[in-house]
Amino acid sequence: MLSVEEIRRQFPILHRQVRKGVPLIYLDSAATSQKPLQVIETMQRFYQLMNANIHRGVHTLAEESTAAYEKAREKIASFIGASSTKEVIFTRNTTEAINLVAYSWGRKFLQPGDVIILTEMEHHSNLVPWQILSSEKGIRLEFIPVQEDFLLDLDVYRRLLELRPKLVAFTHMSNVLGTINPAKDMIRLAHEAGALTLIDGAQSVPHFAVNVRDLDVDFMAFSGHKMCGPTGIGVLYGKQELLEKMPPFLGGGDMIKKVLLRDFVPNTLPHKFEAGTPAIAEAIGLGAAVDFLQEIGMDWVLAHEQEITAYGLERLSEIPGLKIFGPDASHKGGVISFTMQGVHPHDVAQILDQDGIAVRAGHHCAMPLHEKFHIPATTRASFYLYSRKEEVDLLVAGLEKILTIFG
Ligand code: 7TS
Repeated sequence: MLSVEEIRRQFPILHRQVRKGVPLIYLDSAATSQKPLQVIETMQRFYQLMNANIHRGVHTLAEESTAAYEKAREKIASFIGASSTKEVIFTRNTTEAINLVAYSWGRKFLQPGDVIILTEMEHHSNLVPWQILSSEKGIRLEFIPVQEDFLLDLDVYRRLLELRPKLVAFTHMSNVLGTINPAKDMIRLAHEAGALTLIDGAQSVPHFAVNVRDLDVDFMAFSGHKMCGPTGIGVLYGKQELLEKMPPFLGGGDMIKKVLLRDFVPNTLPHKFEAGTPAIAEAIGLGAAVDFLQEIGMDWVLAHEQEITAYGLERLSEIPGLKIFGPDASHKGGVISFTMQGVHPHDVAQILDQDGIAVRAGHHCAMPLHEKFHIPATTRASFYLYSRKEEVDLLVAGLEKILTIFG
């Protein structure tokens, strides 16, 4: 069993100082995680020894880089429990993965008047693509409300399913509230109503074991950069029989089998959805991140974050005038968003930064959710496998200092 200190040794950035020589306290992993040496060195080795374009050369480097790229796909397929590597499409990020489904599946299979169910706690990535589709094709969007306890109103969800929606798309874990939604039950109910399902796994896949076959989800999107991997690489998981029926999203090299002057034959899966030279080093880096997480074990990651989050909720609730937006620890991942009476969330973040504490302030790309609670912004601390209780204590000390400054 690894200790947090051993894990932290893998992350050089966590040992740097910021501002006037204070140690960095990184509490912004929901925005992007830090990267372990294993990932950084894998990418460096790729460029030093192997760099070549994939799927196009017969020379040694091209063969090696193609094999490494496809090996990364295998690792990811196994990490999420996909039945085949054909079901793992590399994208740039979660956002692009959701857009791929909206553009390809949505445009081909939806008709005016069809219903898509979303929730009030979605990140803009799982709202705007459907809004664009809605205005283009006359799709009706319905929303599962967020209750006072920051959980989804599943009674309303059941009623909405009577509209016979074509798709239910929701976040597995909210990036603001930390709410972990009951994905398996929600997916089963959607299927019973004849709908397909998409989960936004941007905040779940990095933090606990997610198995697409166990969930029986139809599509799942997630980003490499939130799970110890590099930026510029993400994944769309899709059931093979659905992906087979979907038209290509982007056209160009690699996604074709044959091109005539006026027509083309698309490539087989997964290449049909990977047009142009992909993020090769990044995909291989994400494969290394998956190795890293699997060596530690996702159960360990979850247990560690639950402990830190429960401790954080307890310590932050001691601060007068501080309001936490999110459910109790039993329904929550490692995200704590809050407001402080009389202090703007951005000021909180800016003052904490003076002490080296990195938190995020704003609407966290979930403006409708903030509007629902009649607040323009929150300050958010978020944790990962390298977070320590001492860092929560330093956050609390920083917030107490703010209280004294603002009276
Ligand atoms: N969905 C959720 C639930 C997210 O938290 C994010 C990013 C995305 C989608 C989009 O991911 P991307 O990699 O395509 O950008 N969330 C955040 C955040 O909370 N702070 O910065 C980015």
